[in-house]
Amino acid sequence: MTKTILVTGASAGFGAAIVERFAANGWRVVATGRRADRLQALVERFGADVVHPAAFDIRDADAMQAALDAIPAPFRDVDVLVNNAGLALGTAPAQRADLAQWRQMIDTNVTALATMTYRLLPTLIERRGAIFNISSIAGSYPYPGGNVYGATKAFVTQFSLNLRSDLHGTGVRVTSIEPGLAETEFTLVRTGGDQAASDALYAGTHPITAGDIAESVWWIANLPPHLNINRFEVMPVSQSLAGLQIHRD
Ligand code: NDP
Ligand code: 8X3
Repeated sequence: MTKTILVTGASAGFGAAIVERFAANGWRVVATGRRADRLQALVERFGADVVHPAAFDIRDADAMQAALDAIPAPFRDVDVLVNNAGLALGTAPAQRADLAQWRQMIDTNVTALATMTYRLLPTLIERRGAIFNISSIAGSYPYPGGNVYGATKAFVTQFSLNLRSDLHGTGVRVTSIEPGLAETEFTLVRTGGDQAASDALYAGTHPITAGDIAESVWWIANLPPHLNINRFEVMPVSQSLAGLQIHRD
């Protein structure tokens, strides 16, 4: 039987690659994001019977509900939810950060993710489905300028682990995906559109690709149903942890 996956943030990066991986392999996909033209391109590529586009700002809880209500019948039985939509804004230390950017990260990465999960839980339980929450290594390892972004991802990881506890016995699987350095539009967004800064960050690093993350989600989603990957932390070989910092007067 054809399965259905709902991917938030499907208009770019990890989300678009996850759509491609699943749509090309026989799944129906509900693809969400703000940029309707990007979602429409996925429809044109895979067909309207394979991809249903739902364009809305995920921070708008009413728009989210309207989009969920408008999902056509063949796409309604969601087996897998990928909470991927998210962003980092800014790299300044907390004392020089922009409060509006902090609030946007919390609204998107935390509040919207929790709201989407809450609203799809009844279907996912009925379907004995799976939830993938796209967290980050930034949720486990602090770094200068990570402040609220890293904290939102710590929420995502802990929410995932707590969901597993609550969903005990339902058969629903939950995985926190925790990538490190990955080249997508992420740094372009974080720097307010600074392509040179984005290129400089990834230059010579052999970063994770969006396809790598799509492949990982595909692998985990297709594991035997008695197995749950709780946390999936992945970095490029070129990235590793550094030591603590010490200030001297
Ligand atoms: P991209 O910027 O390439 O993609 C982000 C996606 O999120 C876009 O599809 C964007 O769609 C969507 N999105 C952002 N804000 C909203 C909003 N308000 N409403 C609806 N959709 C929104 O970045 P990535 O693919 O890299 O990021 C995907 C996830 O992976 C994020 O949660 C990010 O934090 C996480 N991550 C990224 C890493 C990296 O190094 N790239 C590493 C670890 C985690 P649109 O703009 O069309 O609305
Ligand atoms: C993105 C990874 O290290 O840039 O979540 O914060 S990092």
